[in-house]
Amino acid sequence: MPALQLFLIGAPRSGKSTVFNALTLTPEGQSSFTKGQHHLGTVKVPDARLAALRDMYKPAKYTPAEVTFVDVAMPPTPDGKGALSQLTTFLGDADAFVIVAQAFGEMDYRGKPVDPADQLESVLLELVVTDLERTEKRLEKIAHEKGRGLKINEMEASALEKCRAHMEKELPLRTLTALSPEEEKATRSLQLLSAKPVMVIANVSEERLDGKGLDKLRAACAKLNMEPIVFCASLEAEMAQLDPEAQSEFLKDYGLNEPARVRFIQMAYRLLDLISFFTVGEDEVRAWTIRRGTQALHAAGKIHTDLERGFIRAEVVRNEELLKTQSWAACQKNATLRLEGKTYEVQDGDVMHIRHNA
Ligand SMILES: Nc1nc2c(ncn2[C@@H]2O[C@H](COP(=O)(O)OP(=O)(O)OP(=O)(O)O)[C@@H](O)[C@H]2O)c(=O)[nH]1
Ligand SMILES: [Mg+2]
Repeated sequence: MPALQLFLIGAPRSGKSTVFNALTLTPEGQSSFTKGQHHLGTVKVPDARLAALRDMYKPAKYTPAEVTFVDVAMPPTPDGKGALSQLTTFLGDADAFVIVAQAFGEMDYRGKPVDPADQLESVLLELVVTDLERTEKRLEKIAHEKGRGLKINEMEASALEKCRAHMEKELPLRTLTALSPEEEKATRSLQLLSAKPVMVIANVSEERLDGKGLDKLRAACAKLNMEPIVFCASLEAEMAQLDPEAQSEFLKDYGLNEPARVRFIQMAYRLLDLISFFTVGEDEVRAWTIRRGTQALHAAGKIHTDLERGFIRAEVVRNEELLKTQSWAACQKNATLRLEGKTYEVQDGDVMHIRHNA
């Protein structure tokens, strides 16, 4: 899997670029590049377990998992609406959307009183409206083809009908449960946006780090079964550039436990149901990101397709056990190292070695 891609979207001037900086700046700078008008930045996923394994093996190469954040350049529109519909191809690559809602200051970009819940609702609705328009167009095309006697994909047509009916109620495809896996697959080529998971950032001012006064936004998020992540992007962007010592001083001063980046990535993993397993050795210590529930055979395929093809068994040990004994051989001896077959469900924090036919 290429790095997890999280796309930042939201109202004009809500602080998307500042949030992007807060999430991607490091004391060493920023590893970022542009794609058209858009800004992309990749960060390493902080993981204390992996760092401890690195300290144990002192490998030649150390490879944490990565997340790519995308600061989406929203095309200017007269009323701030309709920007997303101009970007559907680009946005189709997102694994999830991060909606930035302005909760700092008094006025929004229109000179109206700041209302993060309203900003959130309008982005959510825009995702649905954009999908609905594209679904209708696609259905028209299918009907046209059918009218001319051409063979059509019935599965796609019936799936899109269901999508349309759902979205006409202003509901996102995320909440449509009536599609069979085959129907879901048939809609995939349209890369519909409202099917993707969303996260919400409340970008508050320094004075409102306690998150008070966000009741309406919290209620809007509760409808999505989630909570907003509350932080002050400008403060976090400043802090992200400090060396670790100065950073922890800074955190303490503001009564914060962890930088926003750490909190944010943990939440993204939870939301997307992702876990990590590790491979270790003198050559490389590495984290691999997989969906919860992935079986050993497919996890092996992440590492290399040869490992999936020639899979014999997985040697599996909990990172805690390995770190306790500081020795693979000792884990073999004390039987905390297990041999698992193809269908073993890999657990978060497993350390694996795949036995295979070369
Ligand atoms: N006080 C305060 N100001 C902020 C914060 N985040 C952003 N701003 C300010 O709000 C303005 C807009 O921030 P940007 O990060 O450029 O917002 P954006 O969403 O990228 O804006 P566009 O790309 O133009 O739509 C800038 O002047 C920022 O300095 C914050 O957390 N606190
Ligand atoms: Mg911007």
